[in-house]
Amino acid sequence: RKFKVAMVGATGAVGETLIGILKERKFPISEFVPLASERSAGSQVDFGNQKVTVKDLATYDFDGVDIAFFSAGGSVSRAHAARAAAAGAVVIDNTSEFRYQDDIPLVVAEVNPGAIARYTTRGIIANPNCSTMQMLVALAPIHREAGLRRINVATYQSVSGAGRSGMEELGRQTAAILNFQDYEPKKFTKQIAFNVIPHIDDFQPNGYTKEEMKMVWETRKILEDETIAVNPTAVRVPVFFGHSEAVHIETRDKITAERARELLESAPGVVVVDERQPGGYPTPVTHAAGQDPVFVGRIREDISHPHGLNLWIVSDNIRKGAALNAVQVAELLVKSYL
Ligand code: A2P
Ligand code: 11C
Repeated sequence: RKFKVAMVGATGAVGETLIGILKERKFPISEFVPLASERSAGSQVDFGNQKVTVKDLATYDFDGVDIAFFSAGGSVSRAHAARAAAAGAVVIDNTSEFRYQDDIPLVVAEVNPGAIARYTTRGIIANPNCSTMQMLVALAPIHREAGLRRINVATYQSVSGAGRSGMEELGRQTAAILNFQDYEPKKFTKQIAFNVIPHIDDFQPNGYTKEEMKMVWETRKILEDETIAVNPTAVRVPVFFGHSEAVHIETRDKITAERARELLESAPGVVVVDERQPGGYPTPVTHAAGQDPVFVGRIREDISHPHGLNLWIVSDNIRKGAALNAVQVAELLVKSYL
């Protein structure tokens, strides 16, 4: 069977990659409907070697659509996802709009695929935030064996997480500065070229940012364990594609670096790059950008804690962090449920 697929945000950074991955993985599509705001309605997107005309989401009727991907921001999902689901589409939502609602499954394909079964209540499946996604692909096998107690994490997040306008700002600002010109920050709060910014998404009353709290809430929901303590600092860095994370965990049972490496080497979606010599670790540019796996290196026991382990986790935030996981969820959905 083939499926009618709609894509809200088809002209955006995640949308473009979603189209590429659906094609690459030969997702069985009978009809493809790209949707965006009225700004882009009437323009065309490439769908393999076809050109398909973008429609205006505001006036689009989802009747007959089997699967609708949403990647146009939380407010767009808030306004339109429920009507897509009511029309019979299964919504796979890339925003934070529904992630924390109890009756909406939040799914990492390699970690908790079984949660998809709960999509029937609301007709919506939520895709986790990129920072949580790559961290849990790597930590889930360790959690199953040794029990995660606490996660301390500092992120190094690329500008593509902020969409096309984020990438444009880094590119133009870098060029301007190299030409001794000023380029005022617009998308980011401070200069991002040649700088790092310890702030992603809105500040919360507890002093953490929403990006940081997403890692707390989502980790507990996906691993179904409210006792896991998560302490994140989320930082934007001048990298185009690929988020990196310095992750420091404490486990219930002691796990050696050797055993963790063994577990990760056979974990789905993970590639270990850990040679303990110059260059023997993953970086966003040399490993992750444009690739599917979550790369893990710098695996070592924490000399400051008897049950501590350190890892360096790098992945393409637009692929595994968003578009790829959404397509993997769609594949699981059509295989077992539709
Ligand atoms: P548009 O091209 O019409 O602006 P990015 O994350 O790269 O910034 O992309 C955001 C995506 O979300 C784009 O495809 C954009 O479409 C879409 N989008 C933004 N606002 C709306 C809206 N109000 N209705 C539908 N799509 C929207
Ligand atoms: C970033 N993680 O890197 C964000 C982008 O909750 O889906 C994705 C926001 C989300 O800026």
